[in-house]
Amino acid sequence: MTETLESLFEPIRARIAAAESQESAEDVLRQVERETLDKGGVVAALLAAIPTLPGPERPLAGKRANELKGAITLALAEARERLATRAMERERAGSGFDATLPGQRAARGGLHPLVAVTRELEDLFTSMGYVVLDGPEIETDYHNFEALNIPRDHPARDMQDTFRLDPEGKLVLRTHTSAVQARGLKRLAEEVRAGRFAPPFRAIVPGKVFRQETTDASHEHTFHQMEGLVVGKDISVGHLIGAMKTLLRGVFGREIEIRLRPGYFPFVEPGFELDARCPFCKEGCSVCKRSTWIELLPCGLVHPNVLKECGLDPEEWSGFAFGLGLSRLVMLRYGIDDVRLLLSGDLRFLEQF
Ligand code: FA5
Repeated sequence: MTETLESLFEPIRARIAAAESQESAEDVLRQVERETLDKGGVVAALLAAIPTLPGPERPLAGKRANELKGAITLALAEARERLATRAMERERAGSGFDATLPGQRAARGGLHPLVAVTRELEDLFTSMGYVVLDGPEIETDYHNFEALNIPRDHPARDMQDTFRLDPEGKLVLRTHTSAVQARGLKRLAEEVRAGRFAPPFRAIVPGKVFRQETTDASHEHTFHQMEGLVVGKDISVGHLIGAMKTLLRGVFGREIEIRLRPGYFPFVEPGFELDARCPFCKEGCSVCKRSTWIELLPCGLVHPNVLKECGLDPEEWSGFAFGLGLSRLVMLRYGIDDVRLLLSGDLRFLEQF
């Protein structure tokens, strides 16, 4: 170990300097790095040899190995920086780069139409005293079906073809936001028992739901709904109609005529399908399929069995619920003719909003 730092470093420095003028400069520098700094390289060999030296020589040999490592690291970094600067200068000279030109503005994104309408509805409903609830997208069969008066093997299960997540069928991707009704009602029952509940309870639940659907222009396997739930004393169909009229006034900015038809859902009694007078025509158009009515949302009064299952006495409490097809409302609002566009991630579609 008699070499000086200079004699060890000089040949390496010369290779680094030579590399800079070569076409494949970075490859050569990487090769030098491998042979000197990496495992099995010169520096590692010097360090490994230290224990074989006589005792008094060891500190100096260690110091020299570390100095060499530092010198090589620095020389490589400086060479790479010079290469980068030269590459940038070449680029500027070649492309007519003009540092005085204004920069490019970053493109600004916008709100997805589903998010925009959800926020609008949240504002509308919270202004009427509703709270916004959330629930899990992976749901138990119990909350999605059983607590809502749809026991196993009930024919109503066929209305919503379900993605099941385990062989026993205990977990599902929720098929509707009504699953959060059961969760909300159970919390409410706790509040009632604790004497903290001041009726009415008003909540909306916007969210994503999933069904095993054959997709077409009006059916997606993943779509959005917004549940509404109001529970209090003596809640009637009149309250439901009032809330729905306010909803439509908020969405379309004017009074919209509605009608209720009987509809069957095991968790409401009576149950309805609510139609709205087509906001786009008077005589019939492609949106309302020439009928002048648009099927907008199912709704009804919360079934006594659901209240009971969730711990609320149906003799004392009553409520209404509705399940707005948010995706379809967004389509109506913006004149979108295919629900599959909404979650397609296609920027050509999204940039129009
Ligand atoms: C339900 O999901 C009930 N949970 C609604 C409900 C809530 C009834 C509270 C009573 C009380 P339905 O399966 O009809 O109901 O779906 C509700 C709305 O979701 C439909 O009116 C429709 O607008 C929308 N919808 C249903 N399936 C699809 C689909 N595949 N793609 C897009 N939207 C859909």
